[in-house]
Amino acid sequence: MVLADDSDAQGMTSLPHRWRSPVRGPWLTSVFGLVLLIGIPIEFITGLLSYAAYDPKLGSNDPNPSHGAFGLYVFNWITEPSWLYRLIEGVHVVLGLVLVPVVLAKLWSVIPQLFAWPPFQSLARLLERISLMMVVGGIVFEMTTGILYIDYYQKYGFSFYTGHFYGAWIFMSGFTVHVILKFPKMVRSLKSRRLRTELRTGLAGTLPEPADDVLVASHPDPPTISRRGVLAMVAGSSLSVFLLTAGDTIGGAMRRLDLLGTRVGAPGVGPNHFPVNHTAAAQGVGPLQTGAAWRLELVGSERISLSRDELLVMSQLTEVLPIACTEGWSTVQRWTGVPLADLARLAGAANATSALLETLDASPTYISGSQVHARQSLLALRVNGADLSLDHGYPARVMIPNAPGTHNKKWMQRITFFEVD
Ligand SMILES: Nc1nc2c(c(=O)[nH]1)N[C@H]1C(S)=C(S)[C@@H](COP(=O)(O)O)O[C@H]1N2
Ligand SMILES: [Mo]
Repeated sequence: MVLADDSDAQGMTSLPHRWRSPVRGPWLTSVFGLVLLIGIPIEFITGLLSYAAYDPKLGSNDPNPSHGAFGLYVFNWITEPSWLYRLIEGVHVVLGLVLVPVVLAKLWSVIPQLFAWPPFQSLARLLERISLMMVVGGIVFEMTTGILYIDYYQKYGFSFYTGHFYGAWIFMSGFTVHVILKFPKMVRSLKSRRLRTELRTGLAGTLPEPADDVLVASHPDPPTISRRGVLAMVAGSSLSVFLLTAGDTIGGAMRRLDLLGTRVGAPGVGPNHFPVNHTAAAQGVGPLQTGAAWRLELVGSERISLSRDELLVMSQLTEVLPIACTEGWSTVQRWTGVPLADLARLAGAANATSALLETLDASPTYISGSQVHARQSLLALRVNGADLSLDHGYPARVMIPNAPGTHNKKWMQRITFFEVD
């Protein structure tokens, strides 16, 4: 058998006998490309905002010391509306998961391109190949680290925060070059066929796209799936991922569908029946430290300590606030306790510019002055009308509006207020 000349318009050869799917082609690739062109910038922006929400300028909150040239955060993270971080992180994690089938389909659709030979013939092609490596390596890295993170597997030899952050910048550099280089072809390809016609074409009518492109098989096999079948499979996979994970953050009845979600269980009962990430037992916190001898220490220009009963007779504030974990799950509850600003004033630090929260399980964090003074910030003693359960932070837990869940510290021990500029 004589193989036809497999050169494409760009003068490249792919391995002609290997890639035989008759549905692979620039139109199909461009459909996936368009979805990613919309989805990936949303991932990047929500991701950066999520890092900004840690207020990297504060103490040890930022695991990427000063972010180098990427420390672009010029604003203090805002405290209103209280639901914004929950939305940002929910979108980031759920959309990221929903895009996984699309990314896999896109990678499948361009396999001939990835193995094209010779790898480059000009400077422009070399640039394209390098950007392609950054895009493919970057997306696989971002997806893998993200999924491992929300599933608590962190046994790789680097910090998730550092890796996912710089990985995103490398990926986005390649992505930008890739989009600039491929955008005209994407538009041309999308115009070459009509989506509506494709959705009406079954297996029998499925013919390859014109053979003048490296993605199109030069020796196609007969079709075993139509283009609409491929699109339905990918869309169906994404929809399934959405349905099986989004309940983690949307809550309500959807939480029951949340089979792939990570926070299915809610160990508490009654008013304390909502998800627990780190249980008291897991964190080594027990009645010994949280019993009658417990006191909250406040440090400012003065140093005072308060029992839970003393906190309970102070003026109380009730706010409906979410816990929104970086891992994407969230839960909204009604919290009652003492405004943080009142505690700052009590400690002689009415103009606190930041505060250090220290806990019984030694997981300190810094919060900003605006978070100390925010209208809804409180040291919660009760939730939904009942005392906090031990798992939810008894005797006292800090709740801060619009902050990553990790800042809502449980089992509080000490708050140190700083008054420096
Ligand atoms: N003291 C203390 N507070 C904590 C944590 C913790 O491990 N210790 N976990 C944090 C994290 S990561 C989140 S998302 C929220 C909600 O977690 P929870 O469900 O364990 O309360 O609490 C935060 N507060
Ligand atoms: Mo978290």
